[in-house]
Amino acid sequence: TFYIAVACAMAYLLGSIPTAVWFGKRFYGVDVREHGSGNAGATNTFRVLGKKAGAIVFVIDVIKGFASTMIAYFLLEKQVISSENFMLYQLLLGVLAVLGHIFPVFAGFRGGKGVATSLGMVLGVYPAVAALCFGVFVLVFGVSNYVSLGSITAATLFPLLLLLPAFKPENPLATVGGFILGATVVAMHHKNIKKLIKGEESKTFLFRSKDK
Ligand code: NKO
Repeated sequence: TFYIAVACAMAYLLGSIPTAVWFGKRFYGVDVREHGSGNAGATNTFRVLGKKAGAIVFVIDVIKGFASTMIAYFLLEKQVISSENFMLYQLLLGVLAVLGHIFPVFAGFRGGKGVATSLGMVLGVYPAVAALCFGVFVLVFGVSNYVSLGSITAATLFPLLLLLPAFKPENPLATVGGFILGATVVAMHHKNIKKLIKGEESKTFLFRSKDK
């Protein structure tokens, strides 16, 4: 129906807000995509513009994913979806926000890797799963100092958690969606994976000067 189409468009447009690009250009006069890893994400913003900028971009990118899943409440209220389908629509809207983040219409379709926005989306749909993924991210990043390795591990873990009885979604389509999301985030890291294998990936230190 009309409302579902509007909701989907809103989720994509919300995800499309290129936080890292706009924030860097507006406050630092820098397009972060021309520096560091070239990625329009929180990590590269941190790398290029510093702690404060990275943290702000991270928070806003998480909110984009979270807020997009909340649009499902509007559909529920308008009675265009039933409560049985609620979670599935949350997932659909969240994935659209992640796609918007990766392929932003407002930044020449060159966006980020979808990590922070996925985290926000998972927070909206499965908060406990989000907490576990985030915990594993912190652990892997803390030990390795590679943000990308933490992201890849968490994104791989996410769909596997949905196979556990504790988190198994009612609708198997949701599990399939989880695998597609996880695979997309991992695939967005193909350059990082190559560098990790070669030992050339840049390390990120939260409490020390800068990169490397
Ligand atoms: O510039 O290529 P780069 O080194 O910037 O960046 C690699 C990095 C890109 O991602 C980001 C976002 C950083 C967010 C850090 C905290 C995220 C913790 C998220 C774990 C949960 C993920 C769930 C995924 C479900 C599919 O990787």
